[in-house]
Parts: sequence; structure tokens; C-alpha cells
Amino acid sequence: MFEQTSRYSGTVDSAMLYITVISVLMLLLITVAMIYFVIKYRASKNPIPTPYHGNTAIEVTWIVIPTILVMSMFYYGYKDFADLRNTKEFDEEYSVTAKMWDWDFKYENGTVTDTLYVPVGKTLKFNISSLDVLHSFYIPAFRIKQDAVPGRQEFVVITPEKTGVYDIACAEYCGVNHWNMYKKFIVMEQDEYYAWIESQASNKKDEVNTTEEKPTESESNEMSENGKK
Ligand SMILES: [Cu+2]
Repeated sequence: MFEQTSRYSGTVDSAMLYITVISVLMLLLITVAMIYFVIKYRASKNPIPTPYHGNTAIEVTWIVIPTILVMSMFYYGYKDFADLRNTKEFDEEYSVTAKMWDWDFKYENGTVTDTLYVPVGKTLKFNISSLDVLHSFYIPAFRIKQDAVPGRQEFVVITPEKTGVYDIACAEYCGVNHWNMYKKFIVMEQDEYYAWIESQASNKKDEVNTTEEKPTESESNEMSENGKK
């Protein structure tokens, strides 16, 4: 239904759709019943109210059916969430540090950037922490949001399935420059990524560990290639 960008984006969408459909059906059912009874039992037709002392069958029904519906929503959302949280094997790990008002993305070889570069088709773990206040690591394209809490280590797992440039936002209002925490999440072809990360490692020997030139260059190459197509 929506563009799929990662391994779990489709399951989040279907859970969302499932909850929305049930909610809309319930809304219609309740509204229609309400209007029907308001008209049927209006004061002009029923001047004397009928005393009513409960009906076990109806009460059981309106407890059991909504409980089943709500539990099914929970189950539907939880099973893939649990699957995601219980992932144990990762191809790459990154440490994501939020601070007022920026993100630091650190790679396994020690490189630090403020734009995130990752390879497509790999299972990636992002260890998320905050240096100061609450922030939230939010990537709408992957349907992923995880709070960055000072003093706590959180994580998310993402398996991007499409190359491209996606937005990272902070989804927890963290002060005047909250807006400035918009960064880019760039999913590259695997060989391109590994060539880049290797070049970062050799740069580091010259104590330059935040070189942004190379990826920007390959990114613009990628864009012009796409443009040619
Ligand atoms: Cu923030």
C-alpha cells in the first residue's frame, strides 16, 4: 500500500491498517446504533421511561468482543515488534548519540559523521543514547521511532531494502534548535558503502575522522546516474 523501505516497514503498515479498519468499523457501528436509539426512543414517542435493570447476555457480549478485538490488535502489533527486538545477529552496529541539537553517528571503525551512511540489505543495529535531555530517533520511511534517554542504552534494528536518502528527525521536543536535528539517512549499495567506510578508516590515521567529502561525492554521483536513467 505504501512504499516499502525496510524489512519491517510492511508489517508496521499492516498492523496500522488493521487497527485503523477496526477503529473505523467500531466508530460506524456505535454512531449508527446511537442515532437509531435516539430516534427510536425519543421523548415524544416514549413519554414514560422504562426501568431497565441490566441484561447479562448483552453485558458479556460488550466485554468479550472488544477484549478480543483489542487483544488481537496487541498481538498483531507485538509479534513483529518482539521478532525485531529479539534479533541477535547483526551485520553492522552503530552508536547513535543525541545531544542538543545534533546527532553523532559512530561506526565500528571509530568514524563519526552527522549524516548516517549504511549498506542496503544488511541487518543494522543502532545503539541509541543521549548526552543531555530526551530526544527521539525517528525515521518515518522505516516506521521507526526510539526515544534517546539520558543514562540509558536503547536500540533499534533496521534492515534497509532500498537504496536512497531518508530523513532522520528528532521526535521529542528538546529545546530551541529541535528542528535542527533533521539529518539524512543514506542507504548505499554494499560495495559503495564498504569502500567508503574503508576510506574513512585510512583517513582516520591522519586524524581526520569526519570527512564528509567522499560520501557527498558518491551520493551526487548516484543522483546524477539516476538522473541519466
Ligand atoms: Cu532532540
